[in-house]
Amino acid sequence: MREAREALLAFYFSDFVCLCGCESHRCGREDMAAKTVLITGAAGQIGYSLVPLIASGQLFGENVPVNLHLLDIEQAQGVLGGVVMEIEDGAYPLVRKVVATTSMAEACKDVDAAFLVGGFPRLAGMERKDVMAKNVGIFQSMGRSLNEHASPEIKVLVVANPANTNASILRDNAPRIPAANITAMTRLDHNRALGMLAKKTGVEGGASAVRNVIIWGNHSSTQVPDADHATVGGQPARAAVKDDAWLESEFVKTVQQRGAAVIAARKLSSAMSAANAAVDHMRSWVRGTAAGEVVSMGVFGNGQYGSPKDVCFSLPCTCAGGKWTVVEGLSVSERVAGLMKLSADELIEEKALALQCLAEMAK
Ligand code: NAX
Repeated sequence: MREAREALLAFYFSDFVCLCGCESHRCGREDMAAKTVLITGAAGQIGYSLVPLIASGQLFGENVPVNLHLLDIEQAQGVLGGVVMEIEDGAYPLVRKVVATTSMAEACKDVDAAFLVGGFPRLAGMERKDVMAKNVGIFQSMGRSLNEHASPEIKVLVVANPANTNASILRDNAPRIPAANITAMTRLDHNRALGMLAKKTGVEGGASAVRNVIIWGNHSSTQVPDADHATVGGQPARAAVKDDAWLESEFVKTVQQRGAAVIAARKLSSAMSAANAAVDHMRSWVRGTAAGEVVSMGVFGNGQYGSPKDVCFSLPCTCAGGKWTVVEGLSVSERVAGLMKLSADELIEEKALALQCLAEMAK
């Protein structure tokens, strides 16, 4: 007992300086190995909202230092420089190193978590196929680069659209990275559905009292928002909402069209909520979902719920120990199954179009 007290006193009066970078004696924060996070499209509007969330510890935790790898294209180098200045000016205690680059190879090195946000927007007059060609080309290169330069342990979240198909192309071009480590984002749609149920019911606690909505399928207007397994304030959503017709039509349509509604209002696409959802997705994956919590993730499953193999399909998942698992055995109504089939067919068609674009580009 006396020895233990003496050891404790010796520790307190030693010259120990906290290693977390705060330069104080014991700030209380434990020093942990820094995690390296890649953000592509870091000069864009989602990148701009994502950086402060990660820099302030909302992904790995407030005692985990981070290195930020920010990738963008040459035309955006000036803007990216401004983002770096703002990171410096933020004096974030957790930020150890910032690499702002236009080199995919440099950006991919030693990355633990990658947010692939960089993509080509649909400009006036562009056909769907033209946008697809631009973006799958980016994800072909990104896949090859990650394959060559990143650790196979990396966790990848594809945000840039068409997110699910970009993830499929990335997977095809990164054979060293397990398919389980490549995901696409439908968490924004998931969060939108939580928010909508909270608003409709006026539940105390807001969105935090709503759980277990499911987004099935593609991150597109064919996605299937499903509240059949959701709870609001602990009771089934159907009982809390008391309006089945709303749940089966307006709820579904509003979630599907929410991105367009934000563009109409803001004249810009969702950025704050998209960045928040991206961190939610990665945090659930890295640090685990809460007991009883189900989240929606675009994943390469093994045909669960009739999802096609080899396309990235949004499914209900739980996460633990850095791995996601599809929640199996949930009942699916005929209505939802019919809509899921449409979304699955769209994904198959999208992937075929993407492969056709890549074949034409290779000529
Ligand atoms: P911005 O146009 O503001 O930013 C995109 C950035 O990507 C730009 O800085 C651009 O220079 C960069 N970029 C282009 N080609 C690149 C390349 N080859 N390598 C690296 N960077 C490159 O778009 P933002 O609003 O940030 O949206 C980014 C992407 O997210 C878009 O594809 C968008 O459609 C998609 N979204 C996906 C969502 C989802 O839920 N999965 C929701 C939000 C968002 O709409």
